[in-house]
Amino acid sequence: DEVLRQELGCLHDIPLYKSFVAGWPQVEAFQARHDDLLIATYPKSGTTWLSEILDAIYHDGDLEKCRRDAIYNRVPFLEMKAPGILSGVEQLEKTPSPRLVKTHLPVHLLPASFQEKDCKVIYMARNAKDVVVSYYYFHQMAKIHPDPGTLSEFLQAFMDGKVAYGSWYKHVKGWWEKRHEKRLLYLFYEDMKKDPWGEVQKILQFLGKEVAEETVARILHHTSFQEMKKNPTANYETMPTTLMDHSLSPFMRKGISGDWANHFTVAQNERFDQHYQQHMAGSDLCFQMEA
Ligand code: PPS
Repeated sequence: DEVLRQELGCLHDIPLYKSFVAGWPQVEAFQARHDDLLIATYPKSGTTWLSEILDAIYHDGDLEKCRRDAIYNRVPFLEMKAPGILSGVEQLEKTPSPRLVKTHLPVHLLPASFQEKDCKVIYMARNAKDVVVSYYYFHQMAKIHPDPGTLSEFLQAFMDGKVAYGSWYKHVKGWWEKRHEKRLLYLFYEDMKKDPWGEVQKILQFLGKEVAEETVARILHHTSFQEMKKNPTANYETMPTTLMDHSLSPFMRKGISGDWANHFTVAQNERFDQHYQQHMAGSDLCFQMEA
């Protein structure tokens, strides 16, 4: 229980964290199906973007079908549990196959049935500096999180792994190390920004799907940051304002690589780099940090 509290960030006295932990037995017992596709990420790493791309691929680029419901209902969030609404697990039980499943869980906490059923997984990682900036703004707008304080304070909490889902370093490395043991495609947000066409081809190959070029072009247009930002079924604006207040910071905030450079001071950057090098030493996992 202590591990779970730490990993899920149950360090704060926030009801939703408690509720996530209370829902843990249901998550652990989750029955995956062989044709489930798991979308796994550390928070703020491109989950919603990848989810929208996959839903569009699953519907052969039929954008009307993609607009059938909000992204958080089309791709249920496995470990989500909040009072008064269906939990992620309950939502998934009602979802017909083939299901897309969202999780932020670190690999060692993944329910066993994903492995037993040999489910495919697509993991998307984003560089730590952009994640921390995005997470900082998200803490301001998403009311399930504690007040992040100053950016300096939040940087420290992030480096210490004292945020929801714990250490970014452990998360990205944990999934990276497991990539040969699972049917896992490991993608990077930065690559998706630079060459979305190429990355979608990798996804299609991984899924064993063939999609016409014009369909890929339509999917890429539909999932561009500008389109998703104005799409109410993708931009989270349908969430009650008691949960997310987009006037404080929109969910679809900037959608770029390298925004950290607009936020970090020189001293913060040096400190972060030093900590980063210590924690990534010995790993062959590399990130592009620049815009
Ligand atoms: S969550 O809450 O963890 O599920 O958030 P997640 O979806 O992983 O990450 C949100 C960040 O992804 C950006 N985003 C995009 N970037 C580029 N293109 C598209 N289409 C796109 N959609 C979402 C979103 O703006 C958040 O990043 P920041 O840096 O805050 O803008």
